[in-house]
Amino acid sequence: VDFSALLRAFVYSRTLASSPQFKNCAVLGTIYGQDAIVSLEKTHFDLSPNGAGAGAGDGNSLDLSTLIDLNNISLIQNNDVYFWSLSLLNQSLTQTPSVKLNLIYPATSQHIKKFDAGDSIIITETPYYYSKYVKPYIETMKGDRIKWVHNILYNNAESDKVIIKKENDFVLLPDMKWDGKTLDNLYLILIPYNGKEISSIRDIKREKHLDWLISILNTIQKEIPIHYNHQINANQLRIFVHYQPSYYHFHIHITNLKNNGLGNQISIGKAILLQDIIENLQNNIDYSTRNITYFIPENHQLWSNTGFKQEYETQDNSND
Ligand code: M7G
Repeated sequence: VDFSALLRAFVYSRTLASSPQFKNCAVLGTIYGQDAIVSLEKTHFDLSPNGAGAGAGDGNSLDLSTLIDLNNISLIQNNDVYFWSLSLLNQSLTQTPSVKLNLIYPATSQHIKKFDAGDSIIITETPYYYSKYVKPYIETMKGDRIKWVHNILYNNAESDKVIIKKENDFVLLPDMKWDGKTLDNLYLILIPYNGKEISSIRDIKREKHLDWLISILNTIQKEIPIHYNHQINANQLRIFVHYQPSYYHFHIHITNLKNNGLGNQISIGKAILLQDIIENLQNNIDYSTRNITYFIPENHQLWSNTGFKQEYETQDNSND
């Protein structure tokens, strides 16, 4: 596919999301008549030794004129010791790209909903709700929707970026949310082969998975610092799982603690630390039998289209 030709054919329909805080946006449009989502995120300032503003030959200096076009500054105001202005960045595609651009094409209604989520609410999912509504919903979310996972595990997709591939155990690789460069924003994903049988944490069993999860945690904490030449340490990694995830093939998220531009991805009510999961299993707390509280967008299919919402709200446990 000619990626830039696709982008040139993009016809805007509406804005799905935009955040001045996170300097990002997502817009819906069409490409050759099919839905497409373009998301843009302004890149972080890379002040690492090899980064954008590093002075030539000296890993510890910052050369402002490399980073910013000092011929293009417009002062907005000056008061006492305070100056505020607008300026332009010096940009280059290889060293200092200015924006991360993602495309989903063709986008399904689920993709669109994900960006167009609306407000969320907190709910408590009992094992009863899980078996009646969530489990059947999960079954409908397999197949084509997780083809990309299958491609990574079995068809060498993204193989040039894979960090560790352990046959029959797991593949560790950069998450598509990461630019693959800025270590401060590190975002990796670990996809295990047995994730096929583990749709979510509900399917994790002490007898079957505890020792395996411990070894996965150890591998992550040992191998990632080595891979990045100890520019990041094990105690700077946030290692977690989502409930509900978007994709029901078990996988583990690994991010730099410094990456706090992740919004809901790392919120309480969605992200669960792998260490806490292990701790719970060690204490015989089984995710198949407990209540799990999480937030869910009000127009999420699982909530609004399955009967879950109707029954939940008649049970008078919505606390409103
Ligand atoms: P999730 O918890 O199921 O859903 O995580 P989330 O998207 O709500 O976090 C799936 C993770 O896989 C996310 O962090 C995605 O950015 C990442 N991801 C999704 N896709 C389709 C791909 C892909 O094709 N390649 C890679 N490397 N990562 C992906």
